[in-house]
Amino acid sequence: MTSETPPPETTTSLETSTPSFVCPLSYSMAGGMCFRVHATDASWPDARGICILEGGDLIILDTQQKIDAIAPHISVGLYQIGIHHIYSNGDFEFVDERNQNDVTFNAWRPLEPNSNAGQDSCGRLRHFQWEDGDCNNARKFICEIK
Ligand SMILES: [Ca+2]
Repeated sequence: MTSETPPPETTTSLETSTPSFVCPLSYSMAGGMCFRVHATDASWPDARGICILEGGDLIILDTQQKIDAIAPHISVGLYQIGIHHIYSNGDFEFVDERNQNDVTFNAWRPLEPNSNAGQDSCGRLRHFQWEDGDCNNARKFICEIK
């Protein structure tokens, strides 16, 4: 007897099910993300600290779908987001420590990241695209809670 009966197929309905979670207070949902746009300016490290205190982190916008989902909720101005190269002077990484080069998608603006003679190590969104900027510059910022 060599034939085996395959185990019964299990089906999941994850893709079609409605998310069963709600976002924490002060957070809104878009594209499956719980996000909060802070309209008060803060440096990149301070902004990240605030997001962490709220139980999240700076938002990771690593797909065009996420950028498209957040775009209606922000302006074309500057927002601190969760990408940086504070700890390594070469590659950028997301705040979940994934190397940006390991992600096929990127949204760098033309001529970015330009490092600006080493001044630019912190990521931000400008006109719905990424750029690197001075970490000390205070900007609005977007937090995400997962
Ligand atoms: Ca730059």
